[in-house]
Amino acid sequence: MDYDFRSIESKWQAYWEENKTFKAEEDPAIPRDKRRYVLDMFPYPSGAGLHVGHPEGYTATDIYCRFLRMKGYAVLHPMGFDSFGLPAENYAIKTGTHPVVTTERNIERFREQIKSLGFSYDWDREVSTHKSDYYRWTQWIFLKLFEKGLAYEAETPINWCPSCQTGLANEEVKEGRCERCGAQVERRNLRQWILRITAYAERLLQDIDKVEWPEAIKAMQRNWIGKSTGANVSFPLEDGKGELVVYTTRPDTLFGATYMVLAPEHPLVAEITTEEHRGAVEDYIRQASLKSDLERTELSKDKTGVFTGGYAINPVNGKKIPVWISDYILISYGTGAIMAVPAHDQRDWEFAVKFDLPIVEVLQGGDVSVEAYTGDGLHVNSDFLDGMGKEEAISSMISWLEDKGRGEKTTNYKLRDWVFSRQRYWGEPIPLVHCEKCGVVPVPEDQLPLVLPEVESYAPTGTGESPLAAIDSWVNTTCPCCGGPAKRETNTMPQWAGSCWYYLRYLDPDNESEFVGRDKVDYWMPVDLYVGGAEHAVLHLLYARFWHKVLFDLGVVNTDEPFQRLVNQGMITSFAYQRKDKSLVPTDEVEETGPDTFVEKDTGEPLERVVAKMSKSLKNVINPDDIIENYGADSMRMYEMFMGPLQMSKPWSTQGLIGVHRFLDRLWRLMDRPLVDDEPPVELTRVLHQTIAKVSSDTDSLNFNTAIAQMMVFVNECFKAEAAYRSLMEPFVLCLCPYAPHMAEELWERLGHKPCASLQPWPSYDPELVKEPEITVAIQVNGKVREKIQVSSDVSEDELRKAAMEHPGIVGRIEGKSVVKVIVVPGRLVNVVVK
Ligand code: ANZ
Ligand code: ZN
Repeated sequence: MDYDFRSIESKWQAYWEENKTFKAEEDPAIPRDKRRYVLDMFPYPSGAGLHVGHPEGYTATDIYCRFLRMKGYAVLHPMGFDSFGLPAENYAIKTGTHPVVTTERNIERFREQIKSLGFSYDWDREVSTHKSDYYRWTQWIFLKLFEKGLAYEAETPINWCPSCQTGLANEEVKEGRCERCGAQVERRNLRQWILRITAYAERLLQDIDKVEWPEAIKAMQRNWIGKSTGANVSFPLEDGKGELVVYTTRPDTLFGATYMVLAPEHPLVAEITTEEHRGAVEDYIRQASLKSDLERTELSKDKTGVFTGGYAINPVNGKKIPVWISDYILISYGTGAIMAVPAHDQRDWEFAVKFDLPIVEVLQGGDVSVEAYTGDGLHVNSDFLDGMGKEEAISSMISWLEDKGRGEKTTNYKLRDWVFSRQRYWGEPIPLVHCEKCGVVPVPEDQLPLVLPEVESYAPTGTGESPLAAIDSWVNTTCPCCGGPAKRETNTMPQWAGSCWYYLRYLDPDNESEFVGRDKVDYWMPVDLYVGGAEHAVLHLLYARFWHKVLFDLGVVNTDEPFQRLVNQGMITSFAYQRKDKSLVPTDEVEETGPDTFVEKDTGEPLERVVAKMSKSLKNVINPDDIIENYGADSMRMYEMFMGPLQMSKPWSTQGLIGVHRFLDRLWRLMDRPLVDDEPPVELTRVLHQTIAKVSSDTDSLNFNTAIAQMMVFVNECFKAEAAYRSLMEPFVLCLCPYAPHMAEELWERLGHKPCASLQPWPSYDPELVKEPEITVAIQVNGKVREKIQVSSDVSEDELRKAAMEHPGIVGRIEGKSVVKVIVVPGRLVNVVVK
């Protein structure tokens, strides 16, 4: 019988679906430590369908969940769709199709594709963030944020993508460009809804220590939050114009402050600037306003600035120092003003050199005529700090400042509040109403969901208002507070809103009275394992932590962190072929002329094989549908897990996939042999027990590739025997079940069992059989057997030599003689030759 994976796979997928084999239920009899919540990052249902990267993480969690269930755990493993977002809306603009139509069509396709891989999701819990019975609760959480003062309206300069025609959060700007479309981001003053994530900065930072996440992601979050400690120092302005407060991490360098710099937007600029300098200052401000923060800080190597004509007094030594403005000072950080210490800060040093400002060394160790010295050393030219090191001087100076009422210890964070409104259509409407009499009024909870209305045109207006603003009948409403005429908020929420809490809705997807029942939360939360790509390090993963903490403070969830353990799957890359000049050749124009040698078909030019991202233009995109159709879901699943460690990036190789497919085919043919109930040879029994042991521990630690390698060893060993032994194949099929569940179910049935293998207990092994058997090795001295020792049959030559030389009987015999050589015949004997 051939391995007919198509009919086998559809048969078992139908069986699991009909029988709801993987339904998760809250059984109070199952103790807390026997429950697991295993979560995948749900996909955005793009028009392109599933990518080979999706099944990588999904297969990993599926194997793990199936393993846990067989080990007797209650497992929650849901799937859904992150279905609000720009691509559907852009497609609607192009074609006039309502985004709900394309989105739901894409969801259908994604669901089918995901199901065709045989994942053990509890599909009764599926959620889609664009459905009103879901976003009703996203809106509800927004209202809670609003009530707690964590959502506020402000007109601030924000990142504006001219191509997407919407505002963006800082997290959505990558190297000055829109994360989504790559357009250069501009600054724009817009009325916005903003979430006060900064109120949680310290907890978001501290609690990173509580979770088991990859260090790289933890570091990225810490850096993004960017906690810095130092002091605010107040400098009196000349002529009694008040005072200028700066933030510095180095108050110890105060004696070296030779000038000050304000951000061009600083509110005191107009007042400090003298008439003589006003023209130049205003010109400079105008130019700076056109630049993005990135251009102002990282990119600009050449420092620019102008003198305001004003002076301040350095509070430690009474010296008069000039006040400048420059765009390398950001208004949004610290106090928007600095004291410049050119001897010990490189940016200040460059500025001072360019504008010929004094450089005063206050800390020894470098040569400040060449560059700023930022290391530690002993203070000089610093009065009461002289002779102190950096840390001591910092605290002395802070005490001095606090004593004199000239400053105080201060903490700053790089994290900015989250610009939360989007001027786009395909998102959750923000449930607020603007009333002339009452101001901003929340839509009452019992009126949620506030449904996204139909519009004629999805195109952004470009005026900074969403397309919703054009629907008068929707915009005009009555104030829930006074009943008078009012207008609805027309901005929508960003893509990230729905994914901030979806893992909670899975717990209780049909609840109509609460966003999630507390009993469900208590049963399952927190998420024990979360698997997905690393690209969400500071977006989704930071936003979700923030919302979760707010919900925790509201008392509606039981933990202050949502995701206890996080694993990032590596990227599945592809091979690409490169000419000498490093340009890449589309895969269909490449010919393989020998092992690992490639030429360009047309020209015969030799090509080098390199690893690259899959891309349409290189024609190296692998479509999961084709793979499943031609080799089966089990082959696809096993191959993606066999490619290498889950966390590593690895190139796709269809040859490798075929290898895995052959392995499954071989197993199938093994099971075609006469099935016997005889006692199998002891060596095979050992291999079985070693396999169960290895697959158990490797699956538990997510080392799927090495588990599969061991299963291959098992099948190869069994293939050498004439028959298939029932006592070997039954437990092995159960070991295989999490990995290649369709084949395992089919084989289980062929072994004479009723379905289904997926619900069988995980096979156990005998530790005695896992150990290699002991053998007897003779130890000779000059060819005469003197001792015998028992060692494991897989003992290495070195270990054997050592064991022989340390044997007391041998030590006694060779004492005082010199060892000429030691001959080791592995598994048999050791001969010590002495003189
Ligand atoms: C004097 C000084 C001397 C500084 C020295 C550094 C070294 P972090 O660590 O990132 O928090 N700074 C303060 N506000 C700024 C702003 N709005 N725009 C640009 N730069 C600003 O950096 C804090 C340091 O960055 C502060 O300490 C200040 O320069 C500068 F040897 O003050 B420092
Ligand atoms: Zn009102």
